[in-house]
Amino acid sequence: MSNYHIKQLEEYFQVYRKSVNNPESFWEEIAEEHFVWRKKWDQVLEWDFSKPEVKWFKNAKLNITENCLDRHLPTRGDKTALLFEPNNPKEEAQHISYRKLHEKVCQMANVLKDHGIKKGDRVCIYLPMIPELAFAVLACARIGAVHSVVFAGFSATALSTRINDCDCKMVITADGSYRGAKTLNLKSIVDVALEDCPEVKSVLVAQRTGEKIDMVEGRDHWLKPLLDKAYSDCTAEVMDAEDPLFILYTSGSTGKPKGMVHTCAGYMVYTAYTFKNIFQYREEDVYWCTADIGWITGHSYIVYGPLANGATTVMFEGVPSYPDYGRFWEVVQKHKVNQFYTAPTAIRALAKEQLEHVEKYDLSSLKVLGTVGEPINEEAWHWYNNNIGKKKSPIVDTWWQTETGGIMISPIPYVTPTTPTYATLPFIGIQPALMDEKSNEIQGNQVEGRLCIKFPWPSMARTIWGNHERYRDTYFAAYENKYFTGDGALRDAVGYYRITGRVDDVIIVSGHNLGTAPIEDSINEHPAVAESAIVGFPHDIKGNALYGFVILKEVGQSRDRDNLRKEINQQITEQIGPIAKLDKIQFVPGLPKTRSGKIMRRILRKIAGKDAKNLGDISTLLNPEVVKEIKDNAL
Ligand code: 7RM
Repeated sequence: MSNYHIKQLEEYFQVYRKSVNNPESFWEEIAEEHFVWRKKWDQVLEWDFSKPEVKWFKNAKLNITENCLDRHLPTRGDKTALLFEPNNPKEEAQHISYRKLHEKVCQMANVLKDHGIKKGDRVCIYLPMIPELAFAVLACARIGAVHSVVFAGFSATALSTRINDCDCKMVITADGSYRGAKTLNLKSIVDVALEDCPEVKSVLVAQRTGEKIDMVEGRDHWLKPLLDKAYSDCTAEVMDAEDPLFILYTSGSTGKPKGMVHTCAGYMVYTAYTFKNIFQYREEDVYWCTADIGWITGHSYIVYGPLANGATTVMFEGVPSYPDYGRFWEVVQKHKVNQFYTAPTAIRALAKEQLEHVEKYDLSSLKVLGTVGEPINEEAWHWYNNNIGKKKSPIVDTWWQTETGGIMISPIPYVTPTTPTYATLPFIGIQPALMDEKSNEIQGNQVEGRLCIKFPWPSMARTIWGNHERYRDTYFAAYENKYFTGDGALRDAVGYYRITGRVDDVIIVSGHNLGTAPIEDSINEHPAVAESAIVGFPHDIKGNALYGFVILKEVGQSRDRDNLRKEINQQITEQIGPIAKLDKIQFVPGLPKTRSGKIMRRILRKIAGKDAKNLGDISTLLNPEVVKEIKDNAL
């Protein structure tokens, strides 16, 4: 019996039990029946969380693009694979068939090869949401190069850090990008970044906005003429199951961003299987995930998961507010979207606007609504359910991480009864555990603790690029023999999970993970700043916004405070990106610290969140007197 497509709750429980009681035979069956392999595995799973080492489908050989493209050609050659919806609604959408996509990917792969890119080389992709981004990602996978997509909203400094961390040889970018009414000159950002990246030998430039840019002789090449003359067939590189497929950076609570490494076979199997079930995708459906491919959601659920299922996946270049707040719904109507997947921050932003923006459009095609990226508050959940789903489309609140590669806890629509704000049940094969303060697993229901996963799943990240020790310390050191997620969660009376949020120093702003450390580093580089600490505070639309507590140096004391605030945010914009700008900046004489010198963010969080009545015991602080001062002058 194939367990590939789950349609009933009883079936879910039965398949779940099977996946937990006998994970190897379960995943073997899924892998065998639904994918094409150049060679099958010798062993399904080998693992040891103490090292940590995880291998799925050991010694199997495959190429993920043969699964996403070639195998569909006989049956789905003319079916739309990629449906590109441009920023400007007046520009025509592009329906790129599986045959066309295969051709484009092969051409791009040949261009990469012509520029000396080989299996194992890292290629940085810094592109807006245009079809070339999907071509580039898949072209890398075609030849076994490791893609590192950097979200095109990141600054030059953030880009160069990521290029250098994994020694990228090539950057693929565009002249510029459209974001609503704005255009951004991407190439000039790349030019600045590359001043610090001596190893980058070539830059391929897609043309999008047509604005004037500088081309460096010998290094920079326009992509179009190269693609046009490239051969449209390219034999797929035979990859080992555990060869790296891509690196994707995520912020840590300390230090530089972590380059999470995902490998070929397990990632493919798990993203495809979750996509099929969690979106209940059927052959004629049009699926749309509004994320950017610069994030894991875009990798797994715009590109790989949908294409591995032969789906039609929408790729949207624009923003929800352009030309007006009805854009999402206009696109849903226009392309008769069946599954729609977005972030709570977007839902909250749209819920603030006039309902006419929604009511103008026919949303009757919708069957499944998804959310991801942060906890969805009850109000937003109901707005989404009432106004977008008209109470007929189940909401799948999907909890997962860059590190997990695929969705981990989520309802299966039309199968799992939903409850607002609950991600509900673990997906097939996922074994969550809640841990208490003493590192014991909490049994039973109606409990709350730190969320761990106690058994490997196929799409888990295998390491942090260049730093396996950090991988172990971050995820496998807190609890023996378990993967620690960094999130807190509760399990209710029926066993449903609700994610309560991060328990570390990562703050999620508008669905983007921001580490406090890099932002503080950036603030501290300002000549007038001595030290700083940032925390999140609740924000209606963004979920969390950033509040900075800044200690000025002597030289800063006499300066105009509003100007300083502007300069600090300018500096953050340049070094990290506008998403990391602070909403509030309070200048303070000191920061509450423990005796070992650790900033007590817990206290600052309460002050920033206007919840400072009960700060708990502050007597153990090094400097309890600053707390009152900070509290009295809070913004
Ligand atoms: C997919 C993605 C991961 C962090 C994660 C959580 C938070 C994500 C949900 C959620 C509550 C959800 N990857 N998170 N999904 N919290 N409910 N449905 O977002 O690496 O960028 O972020 O996001 O804290 O640890 S990510």
